[in-house]
Amino acid sequence: MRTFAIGDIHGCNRTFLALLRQLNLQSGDALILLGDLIDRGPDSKGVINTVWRLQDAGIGVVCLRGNHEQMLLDAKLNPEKLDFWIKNGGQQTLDSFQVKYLSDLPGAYLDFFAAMPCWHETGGFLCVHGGLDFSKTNPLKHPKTLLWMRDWYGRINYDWLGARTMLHGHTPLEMPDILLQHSALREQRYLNLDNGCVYAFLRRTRSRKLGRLLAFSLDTRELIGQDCSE
Ligand SMILES: [Mn+2]
Repeated sequence: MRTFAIGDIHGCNRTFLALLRQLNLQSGDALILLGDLIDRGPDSKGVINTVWRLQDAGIGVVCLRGNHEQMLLDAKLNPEKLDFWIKNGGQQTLDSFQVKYLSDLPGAYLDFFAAMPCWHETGGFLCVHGGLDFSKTNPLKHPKTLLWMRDWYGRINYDWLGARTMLHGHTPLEMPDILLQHSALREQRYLNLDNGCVYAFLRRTRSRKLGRLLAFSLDTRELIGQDCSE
């Protein structure tokens, strides 16, 4: 049994499928998706359908809540927040469902978003979408910061963290910087797996530093990259 974590997919389902082909998962393997499965990219609906197909095939998939899933849920509850979500890539999510209104999204998908946890811990790895606010006694009790926080490496409380290593996404980071984090992982114990895959699609440019979807093996600690193919 193998476990992989994957960074922000943002509706890039073709790239997600291509990365999954590289991983060649078998029944009993596990995936942790680090949030922001939806918005901005072309096929958010397809990403969720892919998750359901993996689960049907016996693969354990944990989908963490990202700030984009939270924006959708907030907009569903409060129409005043709809515009904020729509402008932050929510329109592309509605388009992928071929609906005009959030209220037309099938209930199974809304239930799926509402059930997403804000953090996950397994095998010595602590996974969140955004970051951990170490000014709090227990950073895991502050969902808003788990989903939204950036620039938090300077305050890590290694006493609280213990032997754990933190995996996260949310803030697109260029590949040379991700590789630096990866090579210092034993000492620093944080790794950002968001290489801004969707920006290769949005900007229609191919930068060598951004634009990959990344997987990280929790077993071998190997990084696997897939160029955006949207
Ligand atoms: Mn995010």
